[in-house]
Amino acid sequence: MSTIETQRKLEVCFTPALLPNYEIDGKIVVVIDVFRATTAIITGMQYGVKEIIPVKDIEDAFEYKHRGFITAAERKGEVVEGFDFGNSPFAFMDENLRGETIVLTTTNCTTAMLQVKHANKTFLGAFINITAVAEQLNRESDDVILLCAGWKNKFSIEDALFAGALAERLLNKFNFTTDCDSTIAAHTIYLAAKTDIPAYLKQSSHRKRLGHLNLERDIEYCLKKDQATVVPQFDGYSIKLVEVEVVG
Ligand code: 3SL
Repeated sequence: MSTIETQRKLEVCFTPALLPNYEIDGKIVVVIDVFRATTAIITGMQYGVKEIIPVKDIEDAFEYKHRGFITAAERKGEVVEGFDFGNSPFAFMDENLRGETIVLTTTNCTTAMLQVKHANKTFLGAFINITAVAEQLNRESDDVILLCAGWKNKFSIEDALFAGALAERLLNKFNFTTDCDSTIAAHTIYLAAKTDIPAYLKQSSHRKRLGHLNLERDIEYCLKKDQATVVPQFDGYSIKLVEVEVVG
């Protein structure tokens, strides 16, 4: 007797401020911060970092620093004085970080992650692991919410664009469905942008902010697909690795 597999529901939440409107319990959340936090964390994990502890405030990070932890902190796109490094993915490629635990605070992403610690599972996604995160979601069975970290609770076009790219894979390739207008809007943005994503994102406010800080190399890397085969998972305290074999 054949069984009909129920389609899994996909939703997109455009900013952490909208989270109270979503039912998180029992769901999988994918936190997205293309520029640059999820890209940086995925990069660190790909290069062998053992664990990353996200904290909300600079003061919390300083406490860890005084206890001897490696600490990274970013505010307004810049490295916060007194910390080992900031949020550039290239800082996370350091061989010396292999096997280490890092404490990280960023303007938006670490707070967004901490807001969904009651989710059934929380994964981290960005263009650099898009195939790996899509395959990981396909292996799971719960409904999925794609949470865009945004900027200070406002909409960020690069996060929405990535949510749309991931939504396309989940809806077309895997057993997902949606009746969520944010998902449809994110997909529409992706379709408008996909022939030249870097050009489309020239209008993004955070891309401009990073451009003014001479972070063009970071921007370019953040928009590359499939540089990593790993999917980081946040367990409510720290981020560790889910190993994924990418097929094809
Ligand atoms: O807001 C964040 O979490 C950061 O990703 C911002 S930045 O790209 O490092 O400026």
